[in-house]
Amino acid sequence: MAFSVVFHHDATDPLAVISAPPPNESSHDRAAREEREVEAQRISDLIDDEIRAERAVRKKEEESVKILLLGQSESGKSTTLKNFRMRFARDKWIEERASWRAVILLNLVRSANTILDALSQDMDEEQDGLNDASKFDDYYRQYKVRLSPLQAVESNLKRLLGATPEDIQPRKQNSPTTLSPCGSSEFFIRSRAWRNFIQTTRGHEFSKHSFERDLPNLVDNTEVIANCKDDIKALWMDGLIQDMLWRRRTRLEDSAGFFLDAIDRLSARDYEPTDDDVLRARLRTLDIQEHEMKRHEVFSPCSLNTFADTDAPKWKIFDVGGSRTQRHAWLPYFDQVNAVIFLAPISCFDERLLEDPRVNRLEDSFILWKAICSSKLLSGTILILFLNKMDILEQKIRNGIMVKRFLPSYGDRPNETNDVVKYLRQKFKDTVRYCSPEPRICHIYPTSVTDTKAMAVTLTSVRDGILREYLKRADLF
Ligand SMILES: Nc1nc2c(ncn2[C@@H]2O[C@H](COP(=O)(O)OP(=O)(O)OP(=O)(O)O)[C@@H](O)[C@H]2O)c(=O)[nH]1
Ligand SMILES: [Mg+2]
Repeated sequence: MAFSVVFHHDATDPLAVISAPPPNESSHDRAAREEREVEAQRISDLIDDEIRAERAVRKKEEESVKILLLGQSESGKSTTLKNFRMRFARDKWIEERASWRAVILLNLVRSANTILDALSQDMDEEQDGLNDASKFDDYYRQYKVRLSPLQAVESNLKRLLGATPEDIQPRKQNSPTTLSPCGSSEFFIRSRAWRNFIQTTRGHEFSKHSFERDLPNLVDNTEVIANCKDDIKALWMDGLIQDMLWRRRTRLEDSAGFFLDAIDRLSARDYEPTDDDVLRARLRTLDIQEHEMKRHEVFSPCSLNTFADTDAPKWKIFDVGGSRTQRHAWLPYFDQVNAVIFLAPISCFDERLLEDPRVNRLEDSFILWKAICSSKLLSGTILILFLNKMDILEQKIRNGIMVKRFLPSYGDRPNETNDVVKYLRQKFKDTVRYCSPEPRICHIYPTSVTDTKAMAVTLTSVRDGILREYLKRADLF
């Protein structure tokens, strides 16, 4: 018997003494004691099992698929995150939609003010020609007076959104692309201010009454925009001005046309932002923003039948600022994430970086992609590449812009969207192949992340792909 072995083995062992049977134990008492001990062990095992199961559930709950969105500034990272939230965290998305009204109006007003700034630039050494130059002078004088209230509206909306006085850069006449200390003239608000703004305005019921009560400033500014809307429309639709913007390569935001075309709707007192409006609204990311999506949000409905909803991990998506001055902040996230979605805006072959106008934007994307592929920290990370802004690429090709003028290696291939995409796709693919520390698969999707319908299909495929890979790796390690 085990106890007698222990007992006789080492009587000085305190444990052996404690667990030793009483002296002169009868065989009947011993049987009863052994039964009690077996029962005690059974209960102890049950408790252990329960603790283990509880721990496993907790671990599963803490477990999350972590995705990092990377790419240069204005590549479409935040727009991709919005797509994820719109599709997989619909309730919160709807709750926050009204809060974007101020950002959308700010986008609209900024575009109008940028056109006015471009008109006010010195005519002397411009290529506009003398006749046009004097005409622009006239235009500018008219519009400058009538649209002068928009300067104040721009500052008011920025303040309303929580920008500090230092964050509000006064517009500099004659230099619409002057760089701020953060590397761009673009407006930004810090994520804490934005969170506060969302907190106070979320769930707004869009009623004219509640906006007038809670955000009188927003309503007043909407009124000013409504009073200026005919002049803004005339300014935007004037063929001569469009030509001038094109010749001077005035830099308007990608969504400028979308919002200027919709000015009647946007300047209504009871305007409600739509999904598309929110998706197009540009708000530059300054700090790293983390968004969590619960498993039931991401996996309902789930196309992966092998995966019960309750077992699925939750998802965390990190959105970063993409300008050169902000890229140092990406590094600490490299060894924590399961997947990287890299956005390369391939329509930018003829554009330069705002923060460093010597650098072509497509070239910058290639340099970044090469660094991501070569990174040892990311060698085990799932890589997904979005060749983004397909719609703008198509538009540029339709307008006759020759790719080989900006990308001499493109040579005499046809100046057609499909050929350009095929060529660039291969270049990005080659980088994965030659620069990755270990062989890996990279999923490449041509995208227009502002196209919500197409993105719904892409995101489902991305989700399932990431999950499949995540599970495969979880089994291995
Ligand atoms: N037409 C079009 N516009 C796009 C597309 N992707 C993004 N945009 C627009 O481009 C602008 C920049 O997009 P963001 O998602 O804010 O870019 P980002 O990568 O987050 O930029 P940072 O925050 O500065 O790093 C926004 O106005 C978007 O609406 C696209 O595929 N097509
Ligand atoms: Mg962003």
